[in-house]
Amino acid sequence: MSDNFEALLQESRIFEPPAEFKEKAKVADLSLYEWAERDFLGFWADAAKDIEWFLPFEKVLDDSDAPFYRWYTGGKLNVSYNCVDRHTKSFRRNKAALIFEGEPGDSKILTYQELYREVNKFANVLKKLGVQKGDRVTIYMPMIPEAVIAMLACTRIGAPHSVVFGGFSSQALKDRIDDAKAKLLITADGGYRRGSIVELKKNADAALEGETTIEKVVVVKRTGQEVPMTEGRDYWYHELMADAALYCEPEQCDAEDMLFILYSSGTTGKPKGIQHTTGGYLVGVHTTFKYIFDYREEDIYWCTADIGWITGHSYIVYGPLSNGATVVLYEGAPDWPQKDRFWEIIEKYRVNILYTAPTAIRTFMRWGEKWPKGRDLSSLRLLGTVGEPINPEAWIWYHEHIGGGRCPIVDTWWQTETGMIMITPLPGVIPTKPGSATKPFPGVEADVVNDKGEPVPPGQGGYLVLKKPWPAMLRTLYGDPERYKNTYWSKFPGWYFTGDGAKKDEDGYFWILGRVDDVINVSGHRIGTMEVESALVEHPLVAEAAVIGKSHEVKGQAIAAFVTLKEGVEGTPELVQELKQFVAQKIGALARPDDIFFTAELPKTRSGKIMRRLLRDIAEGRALGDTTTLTDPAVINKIKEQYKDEG
Ligand code: 6R9
Repeated sequence: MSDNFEALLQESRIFEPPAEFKEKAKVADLSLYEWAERDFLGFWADAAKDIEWFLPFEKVLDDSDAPFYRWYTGGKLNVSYNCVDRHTKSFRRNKAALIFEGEPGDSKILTYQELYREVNKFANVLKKLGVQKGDRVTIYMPMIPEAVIAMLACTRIGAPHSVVFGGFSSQALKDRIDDAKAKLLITADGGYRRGSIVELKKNADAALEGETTIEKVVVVKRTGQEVPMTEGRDYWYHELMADAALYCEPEQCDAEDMLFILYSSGTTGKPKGIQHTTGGYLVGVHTTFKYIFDYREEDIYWCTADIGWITGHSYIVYGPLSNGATVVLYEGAPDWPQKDRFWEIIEKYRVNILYTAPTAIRTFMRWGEKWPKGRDLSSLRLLGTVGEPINPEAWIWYHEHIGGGRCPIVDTWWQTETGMIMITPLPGVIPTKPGSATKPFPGVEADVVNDKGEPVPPGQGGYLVLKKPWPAMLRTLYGDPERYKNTYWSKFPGWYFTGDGAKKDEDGYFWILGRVDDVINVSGHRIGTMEVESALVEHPLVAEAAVIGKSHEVKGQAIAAFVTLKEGVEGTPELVQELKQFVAQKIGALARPDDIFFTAELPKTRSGKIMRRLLRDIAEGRALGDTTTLTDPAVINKIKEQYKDEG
């Protein structure tokens, strides 16, 4: 392995927690880590004290039927009670719970008292429409307060929700409704996205054609455009709410009652219904939110994810609200009406904590620093990223141009399955290294192992596993316990297999290399796609890159790169050579791509992940797999055509 390769992976820059930040930080020494290490169950038992239980739990962890772990058994609680009711009993009742910013520029603030009222009323509406404890409710909504109200109302009556991202097609919605056998659907006439209307109701109608388990549909009026309403099936939200009773007794749920199902993005065939339960999930997201975002009572917090993803569930809704935080909810696109919309929102509300994705950061880099420069971002004190490995270049840009050099960055590794953040710095105590998610959260045990389950030496790649259960872990795959066991617990019996590759460095820091199926093996050398991508995007003319392994007779696999260039740059054969050379220089000759293709866009899932599987299929001339999670399927055809021209 060349020195350059190591240099890229083991970024030498280290950022200590800024003194000013550390001074006021919730966690400023390692005692929390030491405690959790010493007394794992005691640590998690104590974390549960922040939650109000109707009935205390008897046992912290029941592992008698592993891998079907059970947490806080015997305990009874209600999630909406913890996220709303209890805050109405303190000064927080007059505090903003949600600050909503609509894409067209409308805005609205709901205090905890107001949110409480709406959640109670809507819970009564659901009951009146026949929803009972245990019935599944599908939510297909734009990013508006009613989406949060709907989720909380479901938890109030113990009806598991299944939120389907508003950008999904009607077919994807139908598949998810069918799999969950949902009884009721909550949607809106439409939502705003980049100046146009996303026709949610129209998609919902298409999804309900033919046979369906859905009996009733509740429609929120958001855009006001004409939509057909089916008599006896469809109801307007505002009409139902007009005469709903004001109080709904919260259901006393068992800690292990199902809280929600969330279908994971289709990076492999059929979507998986990840199932989470009540007590452990709430303890997990509450605790991680509090410590990782160093949350303070007066903070204004903004997570730019969509509630259709786990990040939205855990760190827009349940984690922040159970802590009584003030949460910004933004409906639309980052470039509407201009490319500084995010920075305008931060300036307008004086946001203190921003949590976003590397793909967004790279997009902002591409747009140029003049956009954030034109706005006052001085309120920010902490930044976070999630969803994919962040290349050091993007990390540094985020740190400098958004964080003004003063904000720690928490690079948080986790999954839909883990429910809560698992590997992350605690910003007041763990020095950060650009590109590393640093250390497991207290009470989390992670490791990097080889095929046989043996720990690998520092600097060497292996499989990322979790060696101990954790409260917010998935409990099963909805309706498919066998698949749950096979997918996560069979490769390394007793440990959870993440599907990710990683390395640890000499300091025990974790460097996530991406999904294991994204690791390329060239002549026996293991190269993470992310490493090559990271090198490519360091080139001044490159905006974004996706790298795949393509079958190769001699080497096993060869590297192919799909590259988008910065605005106005032309892709020439000379540039292809230059980029190959650039990568070889950055990482070593073993990482030199065999092919580089320029493309206007990369195929991405709606959560912003590059669909490398599709690129591999194109590069190897195979028929394409499932594309239902793709943002813009036309991108694929464009790339295919280009590939034919050049390949
Ligand atoms: C929360 C979320 C999970 C997969 C995960 C990994 C990748 C997420 C990351 C990261 C490197 C990070 N991932 N966070 N990779 N660094 N900080 O994104 O859940 O949509 O289920 O995706 O995303 O590959 O396995 P989900």
